[in-house]
Amino acid sequence: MLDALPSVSSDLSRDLVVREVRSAIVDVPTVRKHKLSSTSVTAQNYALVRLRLANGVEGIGEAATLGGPRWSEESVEAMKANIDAYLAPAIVGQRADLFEAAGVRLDQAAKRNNAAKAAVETALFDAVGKTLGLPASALLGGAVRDRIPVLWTLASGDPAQEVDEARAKLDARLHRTFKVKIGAQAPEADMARMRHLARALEGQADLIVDANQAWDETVSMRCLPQLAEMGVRLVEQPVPAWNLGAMARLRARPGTPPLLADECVFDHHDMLAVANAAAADAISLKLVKHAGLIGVRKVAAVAEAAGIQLYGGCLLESSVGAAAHLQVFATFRELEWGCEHFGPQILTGEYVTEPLRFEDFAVHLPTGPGIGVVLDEDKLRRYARS
Ligand code: MUC
Ligand code: MG
Repeated sequence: MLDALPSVSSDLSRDLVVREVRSAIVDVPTVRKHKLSSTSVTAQNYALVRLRLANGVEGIGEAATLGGPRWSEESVEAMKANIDAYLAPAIVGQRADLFEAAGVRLDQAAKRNNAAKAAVETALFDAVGKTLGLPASALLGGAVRDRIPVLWTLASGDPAQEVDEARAKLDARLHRTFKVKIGAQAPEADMARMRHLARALEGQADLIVDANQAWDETVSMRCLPQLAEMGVRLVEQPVPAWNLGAMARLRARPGTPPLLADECVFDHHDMLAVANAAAADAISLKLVKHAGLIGVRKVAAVAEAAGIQLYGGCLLESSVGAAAHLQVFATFRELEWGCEHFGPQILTGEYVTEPLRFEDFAVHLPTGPGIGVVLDEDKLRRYARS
């Protein structure tokens, strides 16, 4: 399948050969504890890929985790090991611009490992974009927007603190939609917390919630109509990822707010299953789930074909991972729910020269080539795990 690849000018084809792939683990503390149903984090961990082409250009990519291998099965330690031992050797010596061919090689080298593959594929797009002087969005269809509305997540678990935090974000014109992480405590306690937030922020902000699979169908039947009555606009992954049947049955009940699929969709086959089961109103798109920028587009295409709306998901990436997401989100004709790439704002520091710009309730697409951000070596040294 891969033996008749097209050629470009001999200079360019020499330039675009991948010479070296290195990986590192980066740990950046967060400004506060971020508590979700399965874990709580005080630092974000990233697998960083640095890929050098024959022309000397470096491309970068990042994969995030939430509290180790708890949100999904990959940890940064496993990602680094599998990148070094299996994924890097599969693409060194190959042309970086042949993204689909690289995807085939990565899939032959390792099953799943979607987050690790996403970091590697991002670095390919970054290196090729930086070589050609084009943003990665141009290699993905071209941007149709230069900024994306961005929400903030409330996840301290303390309702009074959460109201203060939301008001500060509103006053600074940074965020006016808030996603509340629920499921770490009893459903009744979360309902009381949500009532408090809905009352305090009424008329000023939109609320959505993410249960990260914490409830079962019975609890969901009881709580979803209450959330709808409070004005909650979207409920993300209320039940376990395997339970598409429950998602579909809940969705069919009067009084259920729109449902957002997250952990139940990793690849485009999963997306098709959700569409066939009529199990969601919207899909949260993430590089770590869909194995890269091309994977994000594939999942989005299946969703679009089924009339399922798009939501720009995150895993609290730094400006590196967030910029990569923005490059592909900017190419969708419709991105009905905006995005949640507030990650750069919850970190105590960053490791790029110019972090992403947040202004007027939107995050702005960086204008540089590739993914649009560049590593700051000094800052990277501060956060890199030795
Ligand atoms: C998730 O499950 O959506 C995204 C934002 C946030 O607070 O948690 C993540 C992961
Ligand atoms: Mg989620």
